[in-house]
Amino acid sequence: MIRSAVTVSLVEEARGGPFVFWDGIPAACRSASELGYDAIEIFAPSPTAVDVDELNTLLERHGLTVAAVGTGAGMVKHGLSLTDPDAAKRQQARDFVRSMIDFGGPLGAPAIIGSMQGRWGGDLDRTATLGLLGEALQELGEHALQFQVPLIYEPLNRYETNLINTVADGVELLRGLATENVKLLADLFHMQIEEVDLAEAIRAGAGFIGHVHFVDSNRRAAGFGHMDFGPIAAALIETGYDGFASVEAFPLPDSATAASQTIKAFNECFRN
Ligand code: LER
Ligand code: MN
Repeated sequence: MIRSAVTVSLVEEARGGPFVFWDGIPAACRSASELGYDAIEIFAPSPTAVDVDELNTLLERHGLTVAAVGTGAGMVKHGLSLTDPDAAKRQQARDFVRSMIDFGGPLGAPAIIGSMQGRWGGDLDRTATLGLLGEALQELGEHALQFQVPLIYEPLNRYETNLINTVADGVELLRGLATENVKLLADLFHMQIEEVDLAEAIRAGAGFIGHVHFVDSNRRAAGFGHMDFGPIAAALIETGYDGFASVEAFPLPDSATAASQTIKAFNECFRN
């Protein structure tokens, strides 16, 4: 069954970004649970920014789980990328992601590689850069296995990376890995910029999609843009997707409205 999740950012440097809640994990858990969400997705500056015992108490009290943990703070705060031309920086990036896997894993939450994939240019061409990305995904995907969670890799739109922009190219990248423990994140915002047909892209990516960022065309809450959610939801259901539809959206007009609007849209898509 597809479950709902809502994002909470603890990263000040990411203010203005597409995350719903910004006022700490306790407040996010309270609101998420009141609205009937199944989970929260955490965007944290580092693994040590969250007190895990306190988090577990909150999750239990509110009947929530953690859907995923973002790793983008490695880029936003520390300028790290898994495809940096400098080998020492690449190693730091892998260490950061590994530490986020070690944080999320015991909670049953996969880590997401989004902006940490970087981009190609300078001394490294696209093929060489994709090689570096593949090596990192391979190692980190295998590392996540011990927690029985996948590693989630997110194709981004062309303005955020020049490596992989579509689900199909993501599938090709994953097919080239020895591990099967890396899955794709289908972020509907990136997809509506890059895909010819979102529902078709989801059908073609069946079995490879491990997480969904559920958001409208303008990166606002579902229903506040012009996305046609009917065929997208049908494609997810018909292909047997059973992960999270997680709201990664701007808190517009405010966090509470974005969260309540999305759960309404989620229920229309997946609970009818
Ligand atoms: C970035 O645009 C995004 O979609 C995030 O999920 C990646 O960190
Ligand atoms: Mn996303």
